[in-house]
Amino acid sequence: MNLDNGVSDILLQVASYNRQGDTAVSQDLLSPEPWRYRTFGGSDPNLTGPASQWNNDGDGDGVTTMWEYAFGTDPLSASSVAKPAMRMTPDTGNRFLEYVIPRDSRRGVQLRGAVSSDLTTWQSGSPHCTVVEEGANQMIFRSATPVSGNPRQFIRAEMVNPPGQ
Ligand SMILES: [Ca+2]
Repeated sequence: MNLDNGVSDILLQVASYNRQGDTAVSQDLLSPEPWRYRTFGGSDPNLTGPASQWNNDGDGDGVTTMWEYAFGTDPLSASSVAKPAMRMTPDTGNRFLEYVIPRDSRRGVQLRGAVSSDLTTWQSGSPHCTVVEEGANQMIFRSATPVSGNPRQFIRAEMVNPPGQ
């Protein structure tokens, strides 16, 4: 079966039948490996070349294929970009560091926030870093430590279940 290049999201429902009866199989083409095959399989059908690997940055835009998959961008186009953003949000008389990260919730990646005061030790997830918003196109993480009174802190997003590992 050939899929149109313009199709970005599709779920195939395949049913088969034999002497034992019916079997329904669903293949989500946006799950990591089918997506990787659809993206790179044309030039590398076995997905063994360096350009097809999750840690590669084929379009040289500074974002690896793994993160382009999570963001929902095209790993073969340097002009297809989605950038995380940091911001301060006032709440209950304090200000909190937040990280807004683009993502496509249909894709097989889980993200969590992490905070650090020295870039060496990171504390991941709740209660240090909580999820403020979990939308179809973005997630927002917030440090639980107010900015006031704390000289500096850092925030980042981590992939809980990186594809291919
Ligand atoms: Ca890239």
